[in-house]
Parts: sequence; C-alpha cells; structure tokens
Amino acid sequence: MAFARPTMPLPALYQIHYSPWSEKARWALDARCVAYRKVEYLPMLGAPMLRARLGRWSGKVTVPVLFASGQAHDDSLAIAQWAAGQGTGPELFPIGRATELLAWNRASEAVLAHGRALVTPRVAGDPSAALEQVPKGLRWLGPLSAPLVALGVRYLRDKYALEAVGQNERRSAMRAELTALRQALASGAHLLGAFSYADIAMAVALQVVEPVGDGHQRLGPATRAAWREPELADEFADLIAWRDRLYDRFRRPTDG
Ligand SMILES: N[C@@H](CCC(=O)N[C@@H](CS)C(=O)NCC(=O)O)C(=O)O
Repeated sequence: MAFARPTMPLPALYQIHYSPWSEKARWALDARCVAYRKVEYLPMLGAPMLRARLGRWSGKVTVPVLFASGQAHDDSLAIAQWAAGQGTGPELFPIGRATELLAWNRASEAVLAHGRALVTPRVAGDPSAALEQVPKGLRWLGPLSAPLVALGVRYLRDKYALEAVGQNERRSAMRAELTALRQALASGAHLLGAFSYADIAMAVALQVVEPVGDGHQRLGPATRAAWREPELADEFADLIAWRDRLYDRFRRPTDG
C-alpha cells in the first residue's frame, strides 16, 4: 500500500503585485525556481492580518514578507538571500561580493524610496490613476472609493514621510544613484560580472523612472503614466534599455 507523503505547505509571499519591492522578491524566487504562492496585500487594510501572522503588534510592517518553513522573512533582501539558498539557478549572491551587493541594494532602496515620494502625489492628483488603485474586489464602493484612496495616500505619506524632502532634492539624489549605475555598466552588462541580485535590485529600481512593459508588469494606463518620472526617464534612457534587455533575458513574463 502506498502512503501519501505529507506535503509541506508552499511558502507564502505577501506582496503588492505592482510594488517594486515585491517584484525584487518575486524575481529572486523565480530565478531560483522556488515554488511559492502569492497573497495579495492591501495597503492599510491588510495590515492587521499581516501583523497577526507575524505576531508583531507594534512598529512598521511592510511587504514583501515570505513565510517559509515556519520562518518569516520580512524584507525583499532577506527573501532574496533565502531564495539564493534554495532551488537551482544563477548564483544571486556571488561569494566574496557581499559588500558591493549590499551597496547596490542600498542604492536600489534609495531610488525606490525617493521614487515612491514622487509617484504617490502624481497618482493621487490624477482621478483616473487614483481610481485604478482601487482593488477589483472593492470596485462596488463606486464614488466612495475616492475618499478611501485619499485615506490610503495620507497613510503612505505619513508612514514613509513622503514630504520630508523636497521633490527636486529627491530627483537629484536619484540622479546621483543612476549616474553611478551608468558608470558601473560602462564595463559590462552585469554589475558583478554575471547576472546577480545586484542586477535585479537596480533593474527593478528603474520602475519608478519608467515602468517596465505590460508583459512584465501590468499597470492601468493612468497608473503607468503616473509612475513615469519624465525628466529622469529621458536622461537615463540607456539604463531603461539595459533594464528592458535584462527583463527580456532573465525574467519570465508575468502570469498576472
Ligand atoms: N525594505 C523593505 C521595504 C518594503 C516596502 O517599502 N514596502 C512597501 C511597498 S509600497 C509597503 O509595504 N507598502 C504598503 C504599506 O506600507 O502598507 C523591503 O525591501 O522589503
């Protein structure tokens, strides 16, 4: 008689499908062919459930969070580091390159944090883009969804101190990081010689400069326009082209 082997539950990735931080985690997991299931997180409304699962009742909680084998990995970098030790695929964290890799991850976080502060008011200021933020399951709210989006924007503004730094200052800080990326790529297509998490972190950071095509990240048309940072997108078109080549070569198309 054959006994069914007890199966381990799949790791659960709490994510926001359009969020670059979630995309960094997904890309790392996918690159290593790790199976997982996605749990879509609703900013603000989803926090109590996530806190309950984390057993964390105070302090900031953010997504992505990966629950795997009884452990919670609560940051995109931590998830990628975990993924690098699973499955098969490219060496995401090459030995001896940790310092450079962490520096690129910091650069990615800086670009994304400044980018979020530029994107959020653009989304909030465009009624079509704001409407596109309402999850399908809440569309029945109709006109009531506008104040909900406004509440969500205020929540993000306060949680991430979006107005603490001026917009031009943010653009300059992004420009400095992107100029360093351009310099590093002058000597080859990969930041550490071969495809690694450094490439993933910086390619995904460019989402707040010019979103990647719909084949990789589906966005509503107004949202897509709001995520584009016109000044920097034109100035760093070469980096956008690099990012698109990397996606074409190393990222499988989205499954929705
Ligand atoms: N350092 C964290 C940052 C993650 C992060 O900023 N997540 C945002 C993505 S927009 C988030 O959770 N937003 C929803 C919320 O704060 O409720 C990581 O890399 O995972």
